[in-house]
Amino acid sequence: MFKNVIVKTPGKSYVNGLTTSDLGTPDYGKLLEQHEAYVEALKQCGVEVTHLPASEEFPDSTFVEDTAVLTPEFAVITNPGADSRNGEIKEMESVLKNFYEKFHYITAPGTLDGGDILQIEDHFYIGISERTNTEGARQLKEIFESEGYKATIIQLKEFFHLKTGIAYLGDNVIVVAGEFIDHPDFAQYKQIKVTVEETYCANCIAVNDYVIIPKGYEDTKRQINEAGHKTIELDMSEVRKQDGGLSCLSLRF
Ligand code: CIR
Repeated sequence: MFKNVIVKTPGKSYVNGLTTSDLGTPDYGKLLEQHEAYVEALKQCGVEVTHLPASEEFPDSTFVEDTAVLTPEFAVITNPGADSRNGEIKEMESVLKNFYEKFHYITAPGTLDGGDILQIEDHFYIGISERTNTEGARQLKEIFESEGYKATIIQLKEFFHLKTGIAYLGDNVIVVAGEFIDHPDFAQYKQIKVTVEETYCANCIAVNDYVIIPKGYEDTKRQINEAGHKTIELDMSEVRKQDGGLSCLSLRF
């Protein structure tokens, strides 16, 4: 069960943030509405929300997931791979001091974004991506193993972050898209396979009794419902324009 989440209001500078998409400039007003709906959905899942104010100096800082990796016992402060985002970890570390006593750190030359980390029970999967390098992944694997967790490093081929294409719903069930479908490292789990057209829906989040999914992906929604999960659907259009998804907008612990 998750008890807490941390979210951060997007600033007006969000529209100037990093993106590889060609979906156009985000509408800031609409984005704020979508972010509020996201926070309301999390509250519906029964978690306590720590809501941080916007930071105009960091356009991508609403994507808090990239700044830390959290377990029940300790927090890992990452070393985000994009220069413009690296300073975001300062605020997050001080906020996490309200919740954690034990900290680990990813340090240069290692880089790592939280979006590249997926926890499945006591096993962490660490993606090597454009943002997480081999050294960052190695450092995190060593941290997890020293703390008694299992860790596997996965080299990404196409996805932006590991969790762009995979989510864990509990009870051994994963949602997978693209390069993770039938991937040997995930063969031990039951798979909900996302069609090419619905790839964006692979970035969904299981929060206590609900799975929060992006709106408009009927086939994946049906499969998740048939697997016995209640869903909450959210319009993510303005988040997607900056390469973001549901997992990126919160730290859940
Ligand atoms: C970035 O490029 O860093 C942001 N525009 C999007 C980050 C998305 N984060 C995530 O998938 N964890």
